[in-house]
Amino acid sequence: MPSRRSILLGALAAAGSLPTGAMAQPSAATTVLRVERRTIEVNRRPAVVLGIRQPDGTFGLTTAAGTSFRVRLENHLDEPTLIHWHGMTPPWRQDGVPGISGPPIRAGESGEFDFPLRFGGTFWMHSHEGLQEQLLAAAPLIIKDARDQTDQQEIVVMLADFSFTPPAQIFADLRKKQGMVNMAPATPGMAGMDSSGTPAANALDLNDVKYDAFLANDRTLEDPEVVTVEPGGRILLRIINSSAMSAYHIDTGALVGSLVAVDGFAIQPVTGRRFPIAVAQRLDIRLQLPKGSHIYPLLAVLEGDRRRTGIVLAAGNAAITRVSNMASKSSTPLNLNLEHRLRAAAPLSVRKADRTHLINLTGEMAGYIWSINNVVWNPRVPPLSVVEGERVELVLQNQTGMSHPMHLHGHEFQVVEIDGVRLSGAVRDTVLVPPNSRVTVAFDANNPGHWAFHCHLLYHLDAGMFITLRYI
Ligand SMILES: [Cu+2]
Repeated sequence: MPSRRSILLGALAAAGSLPTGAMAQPSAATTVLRVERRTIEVNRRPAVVLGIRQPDGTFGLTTAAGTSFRVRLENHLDEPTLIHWHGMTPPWRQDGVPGISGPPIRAGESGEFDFPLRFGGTFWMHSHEGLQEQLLAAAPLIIKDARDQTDQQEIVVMLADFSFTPPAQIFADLRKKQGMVNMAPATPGMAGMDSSGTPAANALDLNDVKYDAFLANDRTLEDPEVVTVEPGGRILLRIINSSAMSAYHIDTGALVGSLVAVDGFAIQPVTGRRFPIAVAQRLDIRLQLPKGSHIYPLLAVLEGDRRRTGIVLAAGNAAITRVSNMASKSSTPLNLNLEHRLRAAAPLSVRKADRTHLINLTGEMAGYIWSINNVVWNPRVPPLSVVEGERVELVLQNQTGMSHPMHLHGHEFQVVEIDGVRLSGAVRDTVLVPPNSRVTVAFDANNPGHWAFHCHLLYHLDAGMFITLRYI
């Protein structure tokens, strides 16, 4: 049996993060996060899921911009895991992507993370190992900054899609269901360069996984979280879509919301009552409550569907009433109408691109094959070339019939063009590219390393809609 210390040092070497001296004497400010199994109740049945919690039970982490992200990640599972700090810009070895940033943390071991937090906002953390994210291996990562006002009540809402079917079975079913003419090998890594098929346009529908429930902070509307709020008070909603596959329309009901940030980054505020949120995205929405006792359901309606989840704000002594988990009518599929209107509060400097990569989002429903530039990810796929200091633009052209929320690791990007229209759009880390759309994002190559760029739909990612960029 290796000693605790040797385990930690072993994991440290694996994570490639800290010098051993720092490891042997962890600062008092180190936060322990445990990836562990837990049981929740869904549809009145017990469900064994995963979670990322501190020893005192706190989900995830709330910290402050300008400090260090100093975490010991402990793997309490009986299988490997690795957590990605979604939206952060750490040194690449601490990015938490198995096989790219380093190896996963083995069962019973731990890894150390320590990097500066450049900016604040609403972020999250999730497993990037296998299909663990579908089992709710995700948690909030809230970084306070000068935007956070003391006169507002902050409420974090984590959205998730839940199934009693094991994720590996969900994935196998997707491949079988779509695989009537399936000639794809069983492992994505071997599917290689097969680009002979036709684009999947018209072959797809929304929501191709049939979930058993949609959760807001682990609960359904049958037994929702009820948050006590002050009549006349101000609220900051931090909404995180940690779903594996599901996008929603946030419905603030009677309250007019002011969207002030997307993916943690400030925008020029946009008011409304409906805000789309794709997988992995975050929305910061300010609400001003009227005076008087009242109940305010805050809902997330599945795109193209009636099903919904949410929480309930209870102001004063209003009686709690049941909110149906079905909207009266189906919502629409997500589109880019809101994205078109978003303007970054702090855009990237105006600069011509030094380098542009065309990224075709490609796939075939037959065999559930998803790819980039018709190449299914495998470790032999050459990284996109980038040179440190360059302004890089990625032109994302969706050639499939399904929307893809595309996420770049280690950098924030700005949306600079949508379907041929140039704009100073939102700075963010995940952008939705609907079918037949073209979205261009720009970023500054200021964080050398080997970085993932991928679709954040879990089964698209696992099927191979993934590529890397590398400059070291
Ligand atoms: Cu996708």
